Amino acid sequence: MTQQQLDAVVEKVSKEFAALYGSEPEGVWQAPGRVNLIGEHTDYNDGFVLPVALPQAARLAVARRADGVVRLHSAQGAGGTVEFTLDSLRPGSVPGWGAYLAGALWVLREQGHALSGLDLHLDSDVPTGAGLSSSAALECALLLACDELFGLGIDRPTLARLAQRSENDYVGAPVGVMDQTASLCCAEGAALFLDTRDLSQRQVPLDLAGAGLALLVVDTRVEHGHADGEYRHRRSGCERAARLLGVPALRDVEDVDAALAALADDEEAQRLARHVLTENDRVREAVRLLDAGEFRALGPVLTAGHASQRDDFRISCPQSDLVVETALAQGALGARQTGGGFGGCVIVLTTPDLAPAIAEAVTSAFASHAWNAPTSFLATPAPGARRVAPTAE
Ligand code: GAF
Repeated sequence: MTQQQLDAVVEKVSKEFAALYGSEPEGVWQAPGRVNLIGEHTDYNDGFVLPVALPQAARLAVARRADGVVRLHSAQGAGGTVEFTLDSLRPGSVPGWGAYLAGALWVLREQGHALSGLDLHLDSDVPTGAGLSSSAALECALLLACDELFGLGIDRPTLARLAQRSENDYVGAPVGVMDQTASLCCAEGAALFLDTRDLSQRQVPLDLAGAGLALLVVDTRVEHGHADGEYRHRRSGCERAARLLGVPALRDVEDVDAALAALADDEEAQRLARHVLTENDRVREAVRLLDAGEFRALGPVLTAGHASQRDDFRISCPQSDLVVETALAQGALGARQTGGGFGGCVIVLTTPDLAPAIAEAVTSAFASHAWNAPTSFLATPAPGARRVAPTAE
């Protein structure tokens, strides 16, 4: 997004705020969605991930109030304004999209931070239900805004942990910490190599255009959910595998072959562990390749990651598999479903000239199954969460 486009979006959300609430916002904060290059379902196993922030972001115009009332409005929501008091917040007390914002306020109060009421107006262009972290973007935009407005002085990794906690305990979705950390800590032009155990991290330069490559994101339009049983089931299965192996988390396995042999009598635990353990290796390999400038060699690592989530972790779906197969048949370097699974988006590493043909081939393959038409866009690594108005001159 150019500065001019961003200015236009900020002006729109600020004007809408003023029309809704009768005064100017104190500021506008934005937090991006993300795609994960590799490292899926490793975060709740204390493992490694490699996400990239998207230009698509949640933008939140915010003003403090003198009382304890919170008013929420969304440019995308069909309903009107949601209103509640800070004192009324209990896990689950606000339903729908507002839960992610209410949860962020709830968790800050749980931590003992003094807040006042707020007026909030949201405008997000992160597609929802597409596995691009639209919900983490909401949590992170508001946590960053509160951190600045109330002078809380919380560092970004800690804000990410708080966002995760609000999603776990307020919304009730047992997610890991990748999406929130990606939204808060990613940098423009880089992928974030993150150790989810201690949130130590490094920006890995990702100049795709400079390498003559492009990252195509294909939305299968198969909606996924995190609060549902499948995600929870995978998470508890991994925890069970770790218990059987006598380690705190699958991350702590040192001898992969010995661990898999030890799980030979438990087919499910063995499959889940194999995915997580090999996926951690794929993240490290991907980082090594990017550091060495061997961008094209990343392709087969992505495709191997897809096979692992399809065959071992069993979180793919026919639509995601078809995108991967079609993209590879068209000459893509690699492809894999990204995010929580069961649909959402597939990332395709390719050259810019092949991207339109791949998108077209996927569209006709979907049409032949009479599936919803997929959508697609090219991803460029964007900055993490920040205040976009007013900005320092
Ligand atoms: C979802 C979750 F929110 C993340 O924490 C992560 O587990 C991901 O699925 C799978 O890698 O996006």
